[in-house]
Amino acid sequence: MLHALALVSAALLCLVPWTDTAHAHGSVVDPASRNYGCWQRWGSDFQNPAMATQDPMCWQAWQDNPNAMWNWNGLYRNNVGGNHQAAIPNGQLCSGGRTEGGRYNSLDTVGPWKTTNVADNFTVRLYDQASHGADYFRVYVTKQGFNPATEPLGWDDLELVAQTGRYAPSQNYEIPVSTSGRSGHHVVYTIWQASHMDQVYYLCSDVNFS
Ligand SMILES: [Cu+2]
Repeated sequence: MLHALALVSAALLCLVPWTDTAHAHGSVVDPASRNYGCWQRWGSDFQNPAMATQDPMCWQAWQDNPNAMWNWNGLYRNNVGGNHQAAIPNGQLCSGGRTEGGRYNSLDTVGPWKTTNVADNFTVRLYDQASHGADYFRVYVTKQGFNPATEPLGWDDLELVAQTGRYAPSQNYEIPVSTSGRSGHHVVYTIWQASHMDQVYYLCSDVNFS
């Protein structure tokens, strides 16, 4: 009985619309998702006007809504039923289809997002503070020729490069990814289907194949 109650309260915690960072979900931390990267680089200095020229995509994100960074772990949709492409229109992939009342809309902005250098084979690392587990992860990378700095991201710009099975609840997951034939700025798009309920995270990470 106690165990059942604990499960119920754990499920309820994820339904409450928390506005602070106390509630734990997760994100891709390496290569850093757009808002996780902006939180890492500027969270302790987010009013510094130098950001406008040094990191303009983070600047516009902080100007649009600082909660996109404070809640770097909350970019998810509930009850998608596996129909990711139906839930998320082209041009809205990085905001999870403008989820959470538009909190993350700035992450769809087209432009020169800061990148993490990667090789053809790299590892996506996801931090799951609440140990939700995963039914699966899907990792896509943009096709060679697509330019994230000038074009809005759509489903047909992506190529599936990894599809996993279940991951037992833990705080850190690693997804090995193999690609070939890419250079320059690309977007890594990670779908995390959590296991505690039908809760799906949609995470854009900017990378530079070097
Ligand atoms: Cu959660």
